[in-house]
Amino acid sequence: MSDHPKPFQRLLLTGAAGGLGRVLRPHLGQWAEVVRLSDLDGLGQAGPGEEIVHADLADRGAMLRLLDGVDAVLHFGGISVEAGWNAILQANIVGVHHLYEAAHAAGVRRVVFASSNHAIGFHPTTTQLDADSPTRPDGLYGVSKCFGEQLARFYYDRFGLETVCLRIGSAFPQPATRRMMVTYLHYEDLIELIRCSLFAPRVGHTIAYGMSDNDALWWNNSKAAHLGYRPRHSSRVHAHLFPDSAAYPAADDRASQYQGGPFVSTGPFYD
Ligand code: NAI
Ligand code: 15L
Repeated sequence: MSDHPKPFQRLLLTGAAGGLGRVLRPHLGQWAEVVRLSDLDGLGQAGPGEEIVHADLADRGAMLRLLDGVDAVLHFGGISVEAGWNAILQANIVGVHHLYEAAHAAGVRRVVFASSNHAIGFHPTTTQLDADSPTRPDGLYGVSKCFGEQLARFYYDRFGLETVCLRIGSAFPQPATRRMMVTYLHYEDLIELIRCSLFAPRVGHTIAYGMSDNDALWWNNSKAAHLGYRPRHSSRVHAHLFPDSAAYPAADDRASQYQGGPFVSTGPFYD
């Protein structure tokens, strides 16, 4: 056993079977004695220092059990794109409420909440935003992320439970569209942003934009400077994928007029 205990006793990752959950999983053991991984299913075998607990965010009892013994949370579980209202309601609204209720009951110190750029997606691409800009969700999914951010605000003001809300842009292996040249977040920068969010001395309720050091800027992270996040990557190394950059945003393409891109004309869906 090491003489130097790790900073957290038990770190919970929700959404551990998802795209970003699978990216994050191998990096978490450095920060916690025990990493608790949760999703609906599909997590394979627990590795050294890992615990697997399947839970539905919408199941209050399961969430109270899931949070027991946890001191920090990376909340990446839930519906991650525009989807049917009931699915969003259960996972992202009822579910995030269960998460905070259970986190408070368990004495969790800090939550890192995977919010989304779709909380502000109906701002035009000509506008630069910071943490205090008004939310302008571009769909029911974006509305659910606004709810999560506000619930986090309430739990900080009322109970002192700290949260960093990461308005993640586009965290994928590389930008898939011209829009993602602006919203791109390299996986290593995501991990660094999470490290900063977990270990900055005081975060209160912080809103940070999850982006790499890209050339075009819609978002200004100066109000999250206390996190100390310094991205090391940029979408510019992928510029050759989109040579006709003068054509963006295109005047005749509604999706390119708004920061949320195609989400501004997707849905709403009713399941
Ligand atoms: P994903 O869809 O691949 O993973 C989400 C995971 O949540 C899935 O494994 C799913 O099974 C789980 N989940 C869904 N409903 C659940 C429920 N009721 N109970 C328990 N687990 C449930 O999404 P991805 O890309 O990994 O994103 C992770 C988080 O980051 C999401 O909250 C998403 O909104 C957010 N985000 C991701 C971005 C990206 O570029 N990948 C951009 C902005 C936000
Ligand atoms: C998101 O919020 C989604 O989770 C992700 O799948 C991407 O669509 C991303 O936003 C984006 O805006 O590129």
